[in-house]
Amino acid sequence: MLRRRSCRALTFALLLIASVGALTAAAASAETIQMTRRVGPIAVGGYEVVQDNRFAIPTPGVDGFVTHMDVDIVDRTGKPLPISRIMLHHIVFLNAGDSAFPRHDQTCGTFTMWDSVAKLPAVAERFYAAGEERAQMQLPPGYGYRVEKDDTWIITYMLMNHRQLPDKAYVQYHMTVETGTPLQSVTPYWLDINNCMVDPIYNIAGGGKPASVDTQSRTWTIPTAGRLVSGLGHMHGGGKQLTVTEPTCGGRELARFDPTWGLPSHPFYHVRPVLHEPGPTNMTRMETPTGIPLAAGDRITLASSYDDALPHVRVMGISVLYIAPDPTVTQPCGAIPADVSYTQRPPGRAVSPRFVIPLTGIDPRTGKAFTISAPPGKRVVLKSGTTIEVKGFRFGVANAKVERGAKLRWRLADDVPHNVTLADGPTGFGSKNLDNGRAYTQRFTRPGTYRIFCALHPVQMTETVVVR
Ligand SMILES: [Cu+2]
Repeated sequence: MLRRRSCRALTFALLLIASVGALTAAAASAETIQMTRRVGPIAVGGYEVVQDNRFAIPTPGVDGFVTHMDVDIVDRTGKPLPISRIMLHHIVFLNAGDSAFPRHDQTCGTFTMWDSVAKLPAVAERFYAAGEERAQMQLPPGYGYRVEKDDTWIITYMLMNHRQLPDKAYVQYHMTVETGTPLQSVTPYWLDINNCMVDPIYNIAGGGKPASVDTQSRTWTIPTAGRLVSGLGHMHGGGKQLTVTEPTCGGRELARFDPTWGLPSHPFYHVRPVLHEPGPTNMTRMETPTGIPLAAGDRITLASSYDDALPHVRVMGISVLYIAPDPTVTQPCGAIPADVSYTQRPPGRAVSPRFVIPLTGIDPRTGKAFTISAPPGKRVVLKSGTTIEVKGFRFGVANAKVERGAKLRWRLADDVPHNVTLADGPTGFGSKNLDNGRAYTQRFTRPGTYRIFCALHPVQMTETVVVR
């Protein structure tokens, strides 16, 4: 009797445990977790530009789906750092996956590293990125970016210290992660005018008629049928618009991304030094819960439009599209759903303001960065074809004078990369990042004063060339 009762009690206890277990499982099946992760400290010297990567950064650490992601640069306590201290120029998140589900970038076989030479196989996929516009990933309800408990994540980023004091910064990212319930997974497609480069910049010469536009475009083929459900865009100063179109469907527009620019009081326009023309404070984000059908083999074109009246150096044209695989999409040019929407543009300026990149020097008395019209040094007349040695973080000739039509060649002798970039002048140009004696040549066909700098070492490396 006693034995039977204890047996019944045990059964009850087991049932209770089982039901609690079932409840726990049920709770897990609908769990939405808010996660904040921080990477750092990242040391940034006075007026230093830091371009670096971090491997094996904290991940969600669960099997699930990321439905939202944003990123900022913060101090030790998690408080956002003001731009007057540290500016996050850009950050890219890559996922190498785990052994069971390795990832590979969808639009690149290799990535070309910061020195423009070294190549690495693209065994990680670029799935989220933000620049000065602080783009956020926000997928429509029911969709998520699949993550695994043992994923390996990598970031590549560029920071600028706007003070003379050494500083410390942390990259902080916030994610919304759904676990338990499988969502429709999305595949990130990275579209980029200068794709597969760690530094995917290009330069616009300018000098066109007022209101003239420079448009660069690239086309990709969609490998797997799916539905485009969300997209982001990234541009720099002088940008007009990014569009994604389908050339094989009458050139119809799938998405467009519009920049908004800061007001004249925005810190972007007041900090020193300046690495490139200030970027937008916002880019619109595209979303459609139904999704735009894309059949395997469909071609999509990214077009990046900039003002071409003025020079614009080190610009970018990038879009990240999130496409949910869907084998039922078999016909090309399927109807665009009615639920395509865009985020609101915040207050600001609709047109990129005219901004001249200043040359920067260090005031010897205060140690602070200030605007200079030319570096110290006499102006030297150079013959066409002269090679300027760039060594020890210095242009060998500080101020040069050449005849119209002359060519100058810069030889970048240091074992760290530098570039030769126009800050201000009649024609925009810029070299790749070059080191170990590799050279860059530029012909000067328009008269005027060219203020030139290395955008990686903006307070140390400046030069002017006067063309008669
Ligand atoms: Cu440099």
